[in-house]
Amino acid sequence: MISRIDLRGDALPEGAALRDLLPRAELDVEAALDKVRPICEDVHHRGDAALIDYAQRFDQVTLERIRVPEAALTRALEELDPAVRAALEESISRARTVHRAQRRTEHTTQVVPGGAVTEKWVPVERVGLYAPGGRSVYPSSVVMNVVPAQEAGVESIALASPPQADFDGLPHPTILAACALLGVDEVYAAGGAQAVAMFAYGTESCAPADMVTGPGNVWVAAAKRYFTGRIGIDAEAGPTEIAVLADRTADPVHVAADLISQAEHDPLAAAVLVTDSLDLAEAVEKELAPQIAATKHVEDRIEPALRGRQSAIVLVDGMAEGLRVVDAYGAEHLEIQTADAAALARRVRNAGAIFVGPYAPVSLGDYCAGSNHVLPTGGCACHSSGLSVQSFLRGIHIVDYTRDALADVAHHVVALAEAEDLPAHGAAVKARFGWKVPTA
Ligand code: HSO
Ligand code: ZN
Repeated sequence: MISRIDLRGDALPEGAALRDLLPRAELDVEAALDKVRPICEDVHHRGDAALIDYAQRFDQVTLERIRVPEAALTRALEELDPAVRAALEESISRARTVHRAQRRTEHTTQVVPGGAVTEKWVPVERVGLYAPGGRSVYPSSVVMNVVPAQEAGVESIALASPPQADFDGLPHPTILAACALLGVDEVYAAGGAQAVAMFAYGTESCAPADMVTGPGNVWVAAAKRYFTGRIGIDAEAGPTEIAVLADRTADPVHVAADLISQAEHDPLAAAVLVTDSLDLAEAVEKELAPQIAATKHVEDRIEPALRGRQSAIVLVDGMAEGLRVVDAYGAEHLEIQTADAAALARRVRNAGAIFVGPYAPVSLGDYCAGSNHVLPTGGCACHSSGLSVQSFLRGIHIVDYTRDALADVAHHVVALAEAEDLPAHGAAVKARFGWKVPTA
C-alpha cells in the first residue's frame, strides 16, 4: 500500500541530496499557465460576460449575474444543520482568539537622538478570497481565510466560489452559510482561474482586489502565478501533506488514522511516516488496510495518495536523523508522536504547523485548534509561513530625522552615494546644508 524508503545504516546526505531521497508530488503549474492566460485576459476584456460564459462551460450552470444575493446567504444559514453551525461557530471563535493575538502594534525605534524610525501596520484595503467547489467544499477554509483578514482589519472582503448546478447556480450552501456566520456579504458565483482574474482586474459587478488568497486546484495556482506582481497572493497551494515523526512509543492506530486523514483530500496528497522503529513501521502498514476498508473516498483518493510516489514510510537510525529528514522535507503538517514530543517540536526548523503528542491530530488543526490550516506546501515551509494576520498587513517605515541628526550622518550618505556613482543622491543631502557636507 505504501512504499518504504530505508535510510538506516549509512550517514544521511546533506541538504538537497537528502531532499532528493524523499518523496514529493510534482505539480506542473507552468503547463497550466498556458491554458489560464487566455481565460484571464478574456475576463479582463469582457468582464462579467466572460464569467457567465465560463460558468456555462466549466460548471454547466446558466447564470444571469455573478453576485450572490444576500438573501441566499441568509437562507443558507437558516438551513444549515445546527450541529455544523455550532461547530463552525466554535472553529471561528478559537481561530479569532489565536489570530487576535497576532495583531501588530506600531513601534518607534529611536535610532540616534533626533532620528527615529516608526513602523506602522496598515491592513490591505480589499481582499478577494477563493473557496473551491467540487471535490473540496470546505467551509473551514472560509473560516481560515476570513478570520485573519478580519483580525488584521481588512475593510473590504469578497469571496468567490464556483457556481453549483445542484444548487441553482449558487456556490455550495455551506460556503454561503460560513460567509453569513462570518459577516461576509459580498459573494460571487465564480470559480477557477476566472475567479482570480475577476479579483485581479475587477469586472462590472466586482471591484478589483489588492490581494487574493485561498486554496484551489492547479488552475487557481496558475492564475495566482499569472497575477503575481500585480496583486498580492498568499501562496500557490499544492496538494496537502502530512509527515509523522514517530518512535516506538507511538500508537500505530493513531498514526495510520492520521496518514489516511490527509490522504483523503486528493490522489496527489502526501502521507509520510518517519520512524526509527521497524516495529512501528510494520504495525502501521498492517493497520492501514482495515482502516482504509472502513472509510470513504478509497479508490479515488486514499489509495492513489498512499500508493503514489509522494507517500512513504521512511526508516531512520534515530530521532536525530528523523529530525534531519523532517526538516529536509518541510511538511505542510508535521505530527510528532514520540516519547519527548514537545522537546522535539522545539527543535524542528521546517514545517507549516507542528502537532505535538498523541492528542493533536492534524484534523484538530484543520477545524478547531485555533491554528490556521492554510499552510505552505511542496517544501515551501523552509521559507514561508501559514496564513496569518501578518499576511494581510503591510509594515510601513516612517522616517523622522531632525536637521542635526541628518547633519551627523550626512558624510556617510555622501560617501555611499559616491561609491555607487550616484552623486545626485549625495547632493540631495548637501542641498540642505548650503551644498556642502556638514562637518560634525
Ligand atoms: N488539511 C487541509 C485543510 C482542510 N482539511 C480543510 C479539512 N478541510 C489543508 O491544510
Ligand atoms: Zn485536512
